[in-house]
Amino acid sequence: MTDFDTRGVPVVKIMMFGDSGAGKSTYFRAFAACGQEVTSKVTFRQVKLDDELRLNREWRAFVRGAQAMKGTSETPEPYRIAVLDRGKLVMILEIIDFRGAVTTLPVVGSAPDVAEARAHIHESDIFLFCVPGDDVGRWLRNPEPATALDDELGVLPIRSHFDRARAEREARGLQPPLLTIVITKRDRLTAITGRPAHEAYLQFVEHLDKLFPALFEAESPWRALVTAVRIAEFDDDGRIDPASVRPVNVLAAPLFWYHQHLAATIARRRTGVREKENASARAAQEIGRMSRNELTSWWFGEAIKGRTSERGRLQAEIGRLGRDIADDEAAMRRLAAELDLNVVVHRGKLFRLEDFA
Ligand SMILES: Nc1nc2c(ncn2[C@@H]2O[C@H](COP(=O)(O)OP(=O)(O)OP(=O)(O)O)[C@@H](O)[C@H]2O)c(=O)[nH]1
Ligand SMILES: [Mg+2]
Repeated sequence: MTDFDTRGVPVVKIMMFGDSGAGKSTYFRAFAACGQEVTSKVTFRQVKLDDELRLNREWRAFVRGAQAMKGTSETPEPYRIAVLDRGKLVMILEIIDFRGAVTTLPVVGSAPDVAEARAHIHESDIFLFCVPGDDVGRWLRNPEPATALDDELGVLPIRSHFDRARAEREARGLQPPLLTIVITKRDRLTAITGRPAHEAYLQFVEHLDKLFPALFEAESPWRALVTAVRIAEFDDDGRIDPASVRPVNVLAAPLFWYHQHLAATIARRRTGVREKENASARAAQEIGRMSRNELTSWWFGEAIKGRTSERGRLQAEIGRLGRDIADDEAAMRRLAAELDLNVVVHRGKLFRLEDFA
């Protein structure tokens, strides 16, 4: 087998937002490279073998300095990434690496990727906002709310897209998209603020309500993860020091997506358990009614047998669902322990992931 068999595996669509030069393509490639390494029980592999071989070659060339990361063209590249938990394929991440302009600007004209980007945004389960450390650092000097006149970090386009996507998904009975904010160019955060990156990052989180006030409303339907990505040391030309490449936090966002997928799966299975328990209780009641005395139990003999075997089947399914739920909960706990330093915003409150779970 060369490509992964993805039949029946749930697909999650992701849209990357962020100005041209924000570091989207670099971040995606770092994720593709780091995701293959087994740092945890969870790995990320390209569904298509050829994509994996090509991305690996590009990443090697980039890290070795043979090839600069250039702006993405008008022909966007779609990727499908298999998420494997202890070797088992659990979900597919579908992501298209668009050029920044189609995500943040009102693009006029008929470039081939404009309509495609809009369609992809509408269908996206996850909004991945890449905001460069330089811009974050400058904004932190005077962290003011984003307004139409002053939106240095480019959050207004994302909010506009989000509101529309949310309304459309609501009509289809779907949750709002999950927002993931990634501070790319973490090294620039230090360079601009003169402070350790983690301090600047925490300051950004503290002021996040100025950029995404809707996140902090008590009944907010938004859910978000905030993380800062350290890929490596970069020089002023955006070239990497090969010795400095580390997957620190590069995988936080995709691991969080898997974490959220597990949470949704558990919720669905719990509903299934409740339904089956009710059905089983109803069957038990009927059996009781039908076997009230010898005459009725003789009369209803076949029906009682049918109901009894139905109950047995339901109980077995409940047992199986319970074991699946326990497995998923264990996987969630493992992830929470790995994602310790990242912050989740839910219903207007900040959480560390392990508390959130
Ligand atoms: N200092 C520093 N530079 C980075 C980092 N990540 C990416 N860069 C550089 O930033 C430049 C732009 O990166 P890209 O990944 O092409 O940006 P993009 O968001 O895909 O841009 P478009 O495709 O034009 O939308 C490249 O020269 C990268 O080498 C980082 O973490 N630190
Ligand atoms: Mg790009």
